[in-house]
Amino acid sequence: MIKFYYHPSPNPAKVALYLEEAEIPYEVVPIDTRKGDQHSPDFLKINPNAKTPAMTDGDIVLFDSTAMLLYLGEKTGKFMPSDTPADRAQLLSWMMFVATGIGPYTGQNVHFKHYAPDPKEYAVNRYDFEAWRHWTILDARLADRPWMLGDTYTLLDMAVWGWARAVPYALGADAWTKLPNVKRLLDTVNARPAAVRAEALKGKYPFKTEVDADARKQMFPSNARLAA
Ligand SMILES: N[C@@H](CCC(=O)N[C@@H](CS)C(=O)NCC(=O)O)C(=O)O
Repeated sequence: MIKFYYHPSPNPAKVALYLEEAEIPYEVVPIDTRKGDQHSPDFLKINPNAKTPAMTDGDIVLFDSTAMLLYLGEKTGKFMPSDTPADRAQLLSWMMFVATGIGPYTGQNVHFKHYAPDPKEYAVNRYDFEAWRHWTILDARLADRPWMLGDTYTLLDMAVWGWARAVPYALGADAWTKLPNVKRLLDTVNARPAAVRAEALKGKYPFKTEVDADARKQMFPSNARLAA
């Protein structure tokens, strides 16, 4: 059975949604990143990058949410676009846009806005600008089609959903007024039973919620260089 190394944060959430949508049996291995589980030797054998999510499928080992979604899509054939070069090109282009743009800029915007010490005006301005730029491109993409690749709900929409949940925290409480099409996608996916099950996973394990000094030490190891 698939072992799914999970924390209730945006990148693992995408994969949890896929596993639920595709009705794939899996066992959750909770990785509490605020307690430092991502740095344990056992987990590093699965993901040397010390981040969630990761997965084993028998002898097969995978890390990175984008790799995991594509692996599962290819394995099951579910929630994939039609297998034409044109559709595959669009799938890969937008998957990489989410993986290298939406995720990192939104995540770093959260970091600089909510966790970084002052002075941080330059960093907040850069990451907020870039996060908004990426989400605005994505909103425009969704203006004239229900889903990212057209009429069919695919694993790409699940990748978007993982980060769309974090938009108000990252961009501000009024962000949805400027991103109505992303909000529509979020609401439509949230109403699906698989999304309700994926969201409920976090309540099943006692994950630490405080971002106290120890959590910062585990999640932001770069801070140690400032203290040295
Ligand atoms: N590119 C990776 C990024 C993984 C990532 O940044 N995961 C975050 C949760 S969304 C994490 O585990 N953070 C804990 C840490 O950085 O210590 C992916 O898509 O899976």
